[in-house]
Amino acid sequence: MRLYLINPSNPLVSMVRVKESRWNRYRVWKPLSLMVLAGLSPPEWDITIVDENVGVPDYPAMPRPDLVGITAFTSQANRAYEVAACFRRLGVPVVMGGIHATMCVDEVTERVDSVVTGEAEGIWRRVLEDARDGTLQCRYDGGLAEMHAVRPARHDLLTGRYAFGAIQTTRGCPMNCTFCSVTAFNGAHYRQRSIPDVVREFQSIREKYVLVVDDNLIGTRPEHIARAKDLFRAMAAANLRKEWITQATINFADDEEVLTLAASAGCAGVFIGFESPAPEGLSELGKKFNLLKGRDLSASVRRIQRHHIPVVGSFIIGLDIDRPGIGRRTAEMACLYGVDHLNALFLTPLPGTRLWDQVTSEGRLALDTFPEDWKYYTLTFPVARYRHLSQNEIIEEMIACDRHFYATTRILGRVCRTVWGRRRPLISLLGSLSYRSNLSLNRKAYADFRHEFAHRRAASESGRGYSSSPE
Ligand code: B12
Ligand code: SF4
Repeated sequence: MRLYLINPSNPLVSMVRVKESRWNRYRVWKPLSLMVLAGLSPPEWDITIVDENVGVPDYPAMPRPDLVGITAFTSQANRAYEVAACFRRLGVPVVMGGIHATMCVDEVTERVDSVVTGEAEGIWRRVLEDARDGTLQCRYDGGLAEMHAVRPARHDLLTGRYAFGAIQTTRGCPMNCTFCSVTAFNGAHYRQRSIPDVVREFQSIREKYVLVVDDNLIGTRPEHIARAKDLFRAMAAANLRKEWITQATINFADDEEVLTLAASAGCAGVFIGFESPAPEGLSELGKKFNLLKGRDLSASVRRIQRHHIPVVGSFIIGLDIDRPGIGRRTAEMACLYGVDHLNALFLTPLPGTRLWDQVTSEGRLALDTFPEDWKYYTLTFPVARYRHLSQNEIIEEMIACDRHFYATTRILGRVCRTVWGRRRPLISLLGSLSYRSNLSLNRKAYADFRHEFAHRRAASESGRGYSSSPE
């Protein structure tokens, strides 16, 4: 039995041509979900994983599969439906799962043969049996998996073109921030895989660099943090010789032992959501955690960096409290905190989040021609109507933010500090230059976006076509 597992691309985000430049390997990340599904599949299935981010094959020219499985974030949904339609025309059944299928199940059901909601571990074998027997159902629900059921991903199936391997060690988050899908999808209970399983899986990854995809690798409660320490000890003892990056909340900085152990286990960078420069912004987003204990965020960042671990700070622009000037203010705050890189994103209501419920109930979605408009739900386009900022103003705020943080003098200042702090200055410089080259791509994308919506407005004013107007 032949199974294709497909990760659709979103050309608006990136179509990385790995063959053209080896550096592009650093801009493309493995679709771990498909490698996990492959790991759950019985050996009778001959599996090919297609990651469209590294190239789109000529599907009709490939050997005909017995089943196609598609994953998709919301931003990939549009392309997912094109791929599904292509295989359904060939008479091949298509099953779709992942975050978008779970949050927009009715939309997906109309476009594929079978939808799997939730995590796949408890249900995927049954889906494959039904597909083999010709009794595929239109709906399955995997719910939340027991962590002992999470099998090692098939790292052997996607090799060569990527700089980073990928692994997951925990699922779920109790924080339920308004804009984030994780609590809605993976639940509020923080679930951890067994440490020996994680270490064994790490050993099967060929790449030297690894993305640990956990949303918060160390968790928030004392027992989570104790487990994180045990994991780091086990990784160091196994002498994995890997360097890995991950995501964590700012409490990563609170415990010197966590930092020492993480560094000794190979931690080479951490992505932290600061979200807003204003305490009222953190309250609005439900991210009160960052406010706890009257935290000094600059001191927290410095403590992490003292362990030679660079910090990427993520911020969101477009909150109800955000007014003109927020772009520059965000960049100044990121400089003040001393983060090594800044990742600023537009506040984006994603289906299934508390923010989605709020924005849709207030009629504030600016881009609502679905499924076509999902491709703009990348957090890099202003898809809502923002309280105090028009579409043009918020784009200008984003440009001002990036321009301030990535000004040449500031990049050089940060690189000098990384030399002094022995935090991989070359990587810091290359990272900043890569962010900066993305900024010019972003400007082009904003211009196309504005052009598209000027066109839509004109069409809607003349009584044809689209109903939505982002201004
Ligand atoms: C790693 C990651 C990335 C990587 C992507 C790597 C990749 N190609 O997959 C990078 C950094 C590139 C990335 C980018 C983005 N991401 Co991201 N990312 C994640 C993260 C942290 C982990 C994903 C992961 O690997 N999980 C591990 C696997 C095993 O779990 P899983 O994907 O859920 O798969 C399970 C089930 O969903 C199911 N399943 C999945 N697919 C399928 C398919 C079938 C057929 C079946 C049966 C089952 C099934 O089975 C799996 C096993 O149980 C998640 C958060 C999270 N906890 O999921 C956010 C998350 C998926 N990202 C999110 C977002 C918003 C984005 C961006 C749009 C914006 C951004 N800048 O972050 C971009 C999108 C880029 C694009 N191409 O359009 C949101 C998506 C919400 C949504 N509704 O789409 C999430 C949930 C985070 C959040 N805060 O809400 N991301
Ligand atoms: S943003 Fe981070 S802390 Fe908030 S719910 Fe999502 S994963 Fe949890």
